[in-house]
Amino acid sequence: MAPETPGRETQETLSNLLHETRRFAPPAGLAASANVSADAYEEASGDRLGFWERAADRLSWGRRWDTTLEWTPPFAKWFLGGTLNVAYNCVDRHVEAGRGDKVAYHWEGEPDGDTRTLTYSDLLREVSKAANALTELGVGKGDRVAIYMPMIPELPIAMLACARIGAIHSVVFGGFSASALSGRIQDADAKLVITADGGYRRGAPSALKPTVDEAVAECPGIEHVLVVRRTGQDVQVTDKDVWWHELVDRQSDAHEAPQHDAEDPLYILYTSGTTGKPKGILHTTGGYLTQTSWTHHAVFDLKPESDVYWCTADIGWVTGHSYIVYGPLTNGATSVIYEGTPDTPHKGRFWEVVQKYGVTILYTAPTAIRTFMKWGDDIPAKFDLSSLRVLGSVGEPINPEAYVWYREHIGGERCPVVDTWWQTETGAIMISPLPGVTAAKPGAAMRPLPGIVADVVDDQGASVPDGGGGFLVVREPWPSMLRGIWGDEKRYVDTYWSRFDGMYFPGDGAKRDEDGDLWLLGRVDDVMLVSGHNISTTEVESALVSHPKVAEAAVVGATDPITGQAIVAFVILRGSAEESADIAKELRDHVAKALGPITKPRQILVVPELPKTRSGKIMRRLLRDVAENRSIGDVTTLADSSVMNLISEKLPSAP
Ligand code: 6R9
Repeated sequence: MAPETPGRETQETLSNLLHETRRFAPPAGLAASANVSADAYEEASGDRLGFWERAADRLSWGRRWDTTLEWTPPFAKWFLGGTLNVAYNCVDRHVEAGRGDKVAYHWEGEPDGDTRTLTYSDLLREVSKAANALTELGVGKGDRVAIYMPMIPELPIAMLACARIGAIHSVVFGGFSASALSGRIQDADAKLVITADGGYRRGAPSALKPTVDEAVAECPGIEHVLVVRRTGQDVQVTDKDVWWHELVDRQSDAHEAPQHDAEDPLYILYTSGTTGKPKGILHTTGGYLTQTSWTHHAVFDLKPESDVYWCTADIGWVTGHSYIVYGPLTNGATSVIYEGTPDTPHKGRFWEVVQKYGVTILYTAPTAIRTFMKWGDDIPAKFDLSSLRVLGSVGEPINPEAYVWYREHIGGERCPVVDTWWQTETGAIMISPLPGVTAAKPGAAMRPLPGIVADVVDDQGASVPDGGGGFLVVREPWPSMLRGIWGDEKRYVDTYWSRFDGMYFPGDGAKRDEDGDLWLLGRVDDVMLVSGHNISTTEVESALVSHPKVAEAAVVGATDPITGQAIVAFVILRGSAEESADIAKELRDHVAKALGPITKPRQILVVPELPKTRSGKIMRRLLRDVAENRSIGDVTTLADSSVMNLISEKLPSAP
């Protein structure tokens, strides 16, 4: 999600407003037995490449590498000369080590009672059959395969089958339109699409196949469409279609995993593309698997023998790639995959799943946490959540109040919360607390992980002192970094490596507090400039969410004749709060008190919903259109495009 053009030039760096003093030390028991201790920071700072070599040694290599890092800025190659097979690392080696009966995935379909359990041995058989099927369809090493599927076991199986034979998968989120799908198929020049008739969402079958048919009509390069029967909906069968149950089920379940080079491509994943053409982010094999595996082991303290891990993301996003498929499987984890929505058939579904499987580690997004806050504390209180021991957050800055709510109402005040900052482009977690080490602050991602060199710089690229704010950068290459944008080398250099000399610029604002800890402040494109001060939307939103009546808030800067930009806030009230005439004043005063008078919103609008992307990020660009009384821009990446009508209806007729 990095900006097309680097963020607006700023006269000064970000104002540093929020003063959060709460701290949560790691529980003593967890600290004593944690996978990673504070020594890791020292180990990595003394010998960064040696640290990543030891992380790579957690994997099984066919041939060990010769060169750990070849760095020709901004192009990195890791573990050159090494060979490995990703699927072997995720599946076969656990079976060979006698852990074949261990559950890899507890799959929970959305319809009640619709479940499947896959052990590592089951997964090995299924992936081998699928790999043989792909070969029969003429798919070989380096070919691109588009995957457009619901959250069913065949989705990770299809990804692993591609990885096994060296085909490059491009997973397209199952909620995207036919034109989004065909654009991605064409950009990657894929020859096969793997899909399903449909999946279950919100209590009903939701068709996928008609969208694929429409997309494939525009894609002459597609030779076959491999279709899983999930819902049993009627599908129109075309001459390119092959049923999964007919082709895959009759294959041999023996398949020898070939070795691939460490720098062979593993997958392409298109970023959400809020502006312009989506970017095909390219990840490769050895470095990506090294960092996803190590971070999953370190940040979640995963104990494969005893933990039940659940990441609630969709596999169609990078979080699902790295932390439902590749990271957890390399570590031999037992994971939960849930197909549907959190409110089906009731608003306690997530907590029912945690209780049912005894989930110990939960990884979800701030948008979900704020929704649960809005639904009310009494819902999770009805379930036994005592199995949980580590909680994670990803996708947006987590507001301190949401963090504290998550810790208290889900984590029973005993579970550390790890706020993990990273991107599609970084491939794996970069900045995060370690649950057995860090005394975390609510709302802070805290420190770069061992082996990662990140910094906050001013607009000249100079490191800001403690207490300062500015732009987040990464100063040294990391194993799971993107290797480029598919088919567009120049765009890779322009987007990420041009703003600051020799540094990777992810497009996010950040501050470093007096203790040297990092706080992410949102996309620099969203920063507001009020009377000459750069103010982060995240901080004002967090101040609003800290008011007991507010569940969610989105803040934008709207052109103002006096102050340049003025702050306009859109808020959703908590379930129990009544909308009263003086709520706007109450909230404006609350923000002024929390952050200072300059941050007092000019206008506060109570709305029923906020516009979000399909991965749950607030689209402030559309709210800026509303606040500036413009016609609303492109809404095609919105999860629910009717939301903008709901918001417009709440507007005072002509501001
Ligand atoms: C993993 C993922 C990346 C953008 C990123 C940033 C935001 C993600 C965050 C966070 C603050 C966190 N972001 N995690 N901001 N704190 N813990 O979400 O990838 O979809 O590519 O989005 O998301 O703005 O630049 P992706």
